[in-house]
Amino acid sequence: MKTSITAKTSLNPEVESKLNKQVRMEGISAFYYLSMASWCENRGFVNAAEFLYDHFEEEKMHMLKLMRYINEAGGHAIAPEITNLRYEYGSFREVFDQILEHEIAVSRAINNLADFCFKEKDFASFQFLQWYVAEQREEESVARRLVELFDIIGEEGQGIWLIDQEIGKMLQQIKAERAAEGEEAA
Ligand code: OFO
Repeated sequence: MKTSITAKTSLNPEVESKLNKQVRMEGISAFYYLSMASWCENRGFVNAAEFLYDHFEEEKMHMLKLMRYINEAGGHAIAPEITNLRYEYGSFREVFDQILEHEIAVSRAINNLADFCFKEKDFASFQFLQWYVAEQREEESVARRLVELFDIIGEEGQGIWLIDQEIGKMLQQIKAERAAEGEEAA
């Protein structure tokens, strides 16, 4: 329960509102990936579907991490409304072109948010956001590698099947890295 004392917070309302905008962006990211996963599964791209379902969980975690931070800082995290999702894609490649574009937009949003927090002297939020800065660097690089698969392998003949296989390998590698990081942290 919030009392008049616990309701007091140093969290600047503008920072809180911008953090909530980022909560929404992470929620949108999660459902973009979910919608893409379903499209891929429906078309028989089973490894890509697994990759994207896995990423849906990652983005959900990013959203939750932000929500918990806002509430712990004394603000009010707002569960986002997700509307206007896209359900159809023109091609397998288009899914991954969209992902790269989206991740670049998320990186810019995170950088602007971190910049705003710094200028507002909200160093706690600035520091908290460094995790997202590093995460976006990684996600953008994975998204670029995915698009490169289409350029390198090509979509002719068995190309699409091979690309799907490579995406499966990338997912295994990501999971192994995550497990190793978990072991280091333990
Ligand atoms: Fe939330 O990491 Fe990408 O979008």
